[in-house]
Amino acid sequence: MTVPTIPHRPPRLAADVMRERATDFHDEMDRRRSVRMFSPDPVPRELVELAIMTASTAPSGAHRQPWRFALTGDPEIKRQVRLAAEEEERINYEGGRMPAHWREALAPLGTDSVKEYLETVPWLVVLFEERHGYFADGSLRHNYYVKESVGIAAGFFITALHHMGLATLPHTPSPMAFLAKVLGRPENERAFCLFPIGFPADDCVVPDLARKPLDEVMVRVGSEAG
Ligand code: IYR
Repeated sequence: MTVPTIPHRPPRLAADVMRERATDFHDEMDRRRSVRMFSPDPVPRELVELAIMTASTAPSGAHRQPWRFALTGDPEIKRQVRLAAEEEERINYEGGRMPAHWREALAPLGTDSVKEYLETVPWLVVLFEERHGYFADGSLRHNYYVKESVGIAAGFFITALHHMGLATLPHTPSPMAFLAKVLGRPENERAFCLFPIGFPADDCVVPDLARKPLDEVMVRVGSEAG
């Protein structure tokens, strides 16, 4: 059984228009930074919901859309998430769960187990992978390429937030099993990433990082197209 098809004929843009749009978009994305110093200023829930809708336009294996965005602004839940995240991160940073090479890789970024921002921000979103769904009779419905699909949705989400002027941090206080518990999610969902969302603090600073140039992230293979 196939779904009906519909015409898809987006207008072809002129090359110079494409170049200008691509350059503008690159420059906009290049201004995005992961933020760890947030303002407590409120953000309308509708804006975060719009970013979730944009994320949910991501392609997915067999169009299963195997993601669930759990959104909370509840101070008590944010506190529980912070406390549980800090507990895991203390074991990572101070309890030896992160090997020395990992701690050394993070040292220039100055991260540690204190995650105050998880309480400062107006919103937390936890992106869950839906590892499988269910048919109406309760039997298991498979999902496909779940990690790839949810990873792409996460990218769309970060992009959507940035585009509207909000900041976030893809945060993985591993192991993240506590997130399903704190947020009351079912056993077929597994936390993929935690996103604190808000405006950067007035005194926000970020590491002065450079991005790899094109020739370090791209290889040209074979001859030019004819
Ligand atoms: N989850 C920890 C550690 C951490 C790991 C990587 I890889 C980073 O790029 C940054 C942090 C934390 O959030 O501190």
